[in-house]
Amino acid sequence: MAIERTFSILKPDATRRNLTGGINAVIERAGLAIVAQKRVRWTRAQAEKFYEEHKARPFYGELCTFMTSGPIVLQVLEGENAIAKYRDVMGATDPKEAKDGTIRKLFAVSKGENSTHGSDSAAAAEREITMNFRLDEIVG
Ligand code: 3AN
Repeated sequence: MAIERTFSILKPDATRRNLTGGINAVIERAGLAIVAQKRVRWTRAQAEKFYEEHKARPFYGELCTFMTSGPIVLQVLEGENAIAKYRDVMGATDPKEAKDGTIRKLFAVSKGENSTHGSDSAAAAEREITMNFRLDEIVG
């Protein structure tokens, strides 16, 4: 296994409920290091670009509205097998299906308001990190 970097977002439902520290504790306990982090608010255009692969899905408009409804926390996570590991730590998209101890089981409200995003492949991680961070903002 190799040391990887993955891209994470703490979504508006998480920041609204003051869950940044609670979610970060789960991330760090899992052995992932937060090597970059910033709190921002996306414009509609930024959200639409980030999620453009979901453009044809019925929830695309709702997803972009939600992701611009409040502050979000953008992160780069680093560790062994970080991409797959963070997907495990987040749990299933639908909190009803997420396993005990996962972020979404602990904190998510619904399939849409599911507290976190994590890259689903190495190519996605690369794209999402470079879209959101300059190299000098990542300190490993
Ligand atoms: P994941 O984030 O677990 O990879 P995807 O790729 O199926 O899930 O969906 C991307 C994002 O779209 C999810 N994080 C979720 O917030 C949102 N989403 C997925 N399914 C729905 C749905 N049925 N209704 C509203 N939002 C959804």
